Amino acid sequence: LVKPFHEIPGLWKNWAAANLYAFWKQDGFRNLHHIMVQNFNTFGPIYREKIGYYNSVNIIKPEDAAILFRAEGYYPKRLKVEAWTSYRDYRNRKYGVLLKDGEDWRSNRVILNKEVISPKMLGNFAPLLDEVGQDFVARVHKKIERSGHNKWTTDLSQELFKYALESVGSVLYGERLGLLLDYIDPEAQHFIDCITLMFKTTSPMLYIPPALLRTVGAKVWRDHVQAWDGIFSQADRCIQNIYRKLKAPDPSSKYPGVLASLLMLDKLSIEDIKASVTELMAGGVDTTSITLLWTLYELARQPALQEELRAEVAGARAQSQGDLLDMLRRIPLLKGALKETLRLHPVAVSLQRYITQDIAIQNYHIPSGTLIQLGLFAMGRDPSVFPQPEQYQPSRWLRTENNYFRSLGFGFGPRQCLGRRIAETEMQLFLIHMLENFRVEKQRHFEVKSTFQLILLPEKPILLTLKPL
Ligand code: HEM
Ligand code: 2DC
Repeated sequence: LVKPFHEIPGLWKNWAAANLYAFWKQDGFRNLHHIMVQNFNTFGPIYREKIGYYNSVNIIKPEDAAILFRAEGYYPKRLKVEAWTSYRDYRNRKYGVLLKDGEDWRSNRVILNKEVISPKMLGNFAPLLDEVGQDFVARVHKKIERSGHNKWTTDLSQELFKYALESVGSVLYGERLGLLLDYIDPEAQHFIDCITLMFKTTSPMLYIPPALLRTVGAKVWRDHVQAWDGIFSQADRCIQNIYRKLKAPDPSSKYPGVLASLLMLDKLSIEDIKASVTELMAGGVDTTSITLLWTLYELARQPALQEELRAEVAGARAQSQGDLLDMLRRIPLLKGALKETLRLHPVAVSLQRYITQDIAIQNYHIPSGTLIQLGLFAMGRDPSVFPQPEQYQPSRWLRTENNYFRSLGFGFGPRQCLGRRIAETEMQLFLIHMLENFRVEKQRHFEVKSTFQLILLPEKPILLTLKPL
């Protein structure tokens, strides 16, 4: 017998503001992921909550995720990040595919899919991303040489932000931004800083309405506006530059990049194209760079695993005889490593959907229209889902029997991450080049936890040492 909705455990019966206060006292703004783990430990695999202005049902099991995504409907909808829509409303800018909903989302997404996430595009993207990977490695060699110690110990995050922006930029604009050179454009550096600030200022506004913060002139809202202004003005500069060049078309048949392809295709309005290209550029920096940093950290902790991956890469390189796409098909363990990184260190603490039909989960009735969150961070560390969850074990992904609804780092279905193919290819090529050139080591034993700043980030700098092979 299915139990009614109001019997789902949790603290949702309290006054939302009281929960918000308790949340704040637990430093919840930075600990959302740990609080979710705690709640699953207290209440079991399903609980309801009400914090600030939103209400949700939280789940953790892969089987329940499958039920959730079957009920997402034709226009899947995530939790609305009001800070992001408020900024666009305030500045009169269009929403891109990240923030659109309904038919407007669907029609834009279908066209973008063909240019951004279709496997056919890999042939265009991979050579561009490979070149960026080679340049990154050359830059590290130079840093090592300059150090005079035949090694380089550093917090790589700034370098990785530049690598990620250079990568996504080369795919979007079909040309290099030049971020891996000795001199970097201060505007590009400013763009990178604005993205970090934008994420950081978003998280408190998940619980306190931005409209309220705006009326009281709160600093967090002002910083948020400044951050998006910086992001949009830099993206506008890049877009204008390509737009101007399009008037004198390039006679060579080389791939012109996502933006030029969309403009020539002429199926989306220029304003829609600008909005989504800006989102792609902003979404493509902190996500992949942090995932790569976590991967290097895990490989530094396991030298034997690092050698195993190096051997796989050497084999793939030799067997593919210069065919880049073929090489990318011969690195299952490396792909497992990236899945393993996203299991332990997901970018998104949860996936969310408003369901469009009534369903039953864990034997509770849940009505259509409810916001359901899958606790991705909590699921990745649940020992009943992943045996010995604390161990970083890329080979667990090679056994295909039991991966049902377990690899969800990029989300699921038609609303999944639009940048997924770019991100995956960019990260695979980065690791291939790094493994072919350097050994990664770390300071003795140190554990690094995550902190929530809308996306999950390392709570402290990760110092790594790179040595030429
Ligand atoms: C959406 C993760 C990199 C652009 C998402 C979602 C997740 C995610 C979990 C929500 C999916 C859902 O609700 O089912 C990641 C991870 C990345 C990454 C883990 C890298 C490790 C990127 C990159 C770009 C990007 C490189 C841009 C090139 C987007 C966009 C959306 C999105 C535009 C919204 C799609 C829509 O609403 O239709 N991402 N992402 N992401 N991501 Fe990513
Ligand atoms: C944050 O409770 C926690 O990919 C909230 O590239 C629920 C929530 C809603 C939407 C999620 C967000 C969380 C984390 C960051 C995500 C975002 C959707 C897209 C975004 C997962 C889980 C991200 C990082 C995009 C960002 C692109 C943007 C900056 C232009």
